[in-house]
Amino acid sequence: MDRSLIKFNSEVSAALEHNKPIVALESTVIAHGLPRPQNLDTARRLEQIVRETGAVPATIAILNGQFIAGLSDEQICCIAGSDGIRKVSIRDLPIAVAHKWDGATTVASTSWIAQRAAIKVFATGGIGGVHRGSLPDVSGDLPALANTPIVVVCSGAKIVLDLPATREWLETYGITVVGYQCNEMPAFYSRSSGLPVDVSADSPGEVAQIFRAQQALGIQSALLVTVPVPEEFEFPAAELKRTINEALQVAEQQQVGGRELTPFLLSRMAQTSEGATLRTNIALLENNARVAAAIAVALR
Ligand code: PSU
Ligand code: MN
Repeated sequence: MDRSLIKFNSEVSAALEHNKPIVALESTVIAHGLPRPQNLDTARRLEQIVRETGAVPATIAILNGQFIAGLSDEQICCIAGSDGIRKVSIRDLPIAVAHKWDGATTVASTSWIAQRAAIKVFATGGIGGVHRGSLPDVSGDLPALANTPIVVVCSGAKIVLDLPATREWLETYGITVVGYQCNEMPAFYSRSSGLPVDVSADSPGEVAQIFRAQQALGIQSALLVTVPVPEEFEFPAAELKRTINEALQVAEQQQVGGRELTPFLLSRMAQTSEGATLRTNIALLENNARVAAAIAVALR
C-alpha cells in the first residue's frame, strides 16, 4: 500500500523518523466497545500510559476516508462522542476510502494500517474470534492476524467467544501465542482459560527477542502476546458464566448479529454486572497498553 494514504501526526512521524518506540491503539474499543463517558477517559488514559512508559501512542482511525495514525485529542473526542462512526474491519477499508467514511478501526484493520505504517507494536483489550452458537461467525481479526507481522498485545480473545475453537484457529494459521508472565492463555475478564500458550515470556525483552526471530524468519503472521488482567480486577468466575449466558440469550432473542454482536454482548454484560465487567475491561486495556509500551521500548 501507498504510505501516503496514511496521515501521521507530528509526534508519530518524528518517532518513526528517529526510530523511537511507538504503540498503536485501536478505535473500535473507543467508539463501540466502551460506553460514554468512560470511552473518552480510557482513550486518553491509554495514551498517557504509553507515554509514561517511554513510547509514543498512535491511536488509529479513519476520518473522511483518510487513515490517521496518531489522532489528535480533538479527533479522539470526535471518535468517542459522535454517533456516525462506523465499525471498520478490513473488508470495509476500500469502502471507507471511496465513500470518505468516518470509521473506528478493529483489531484487524488497526493491525493492517499500523503494520503498513511501520509500527511494530499494537495494544488492545481482547481480539475477536470464533463466536459460540450455530452460526459460523468468525471475526475478521483472525485472518488479519494470520497475515500481519506485528506484535499484538491483548488479554486473549473476548470471553463471549468459543475460546477453544479460537485457540485452534490461532494454531492452524500459524499465529504464535506468547503468555506474558503466564502459562495459560488469559480469557479477557478472566485470568485463565485452561488453554495453552506456545511459550511464556517473563519480560518485555523476552518478547522482543521472539519477535526479532520471527522477523528474521520472514514469518508473516502476528505475534500474539496475551496478558492476564491484574488479579484485583478479575471478574469473579462464579458470576461470569451467568452474565455471559444471559447476554448470549438476549442477543439470540433479539437476533443481534454481524458487527453489532460483540458491542451488544459487552454492553449487556456491563449492564447486568452493574459496571463490574466495564471496570475489568478498562483495567486490562490499561495494563496491556503498559506492557505494549515496554515491549516497544525493548524492541528499539
Ligand atoms: N477489545 C476490547 N473491546 C472491544 C474490542 C477489543 O476490550 O470492543 C473490539 C476490537 O476492535 C475487536 C472487535 O477487533 O472488538 C471484535 O469485533 P468482531 O467480533 O465483530 O470482529
Ligand atoms: Mn462477526
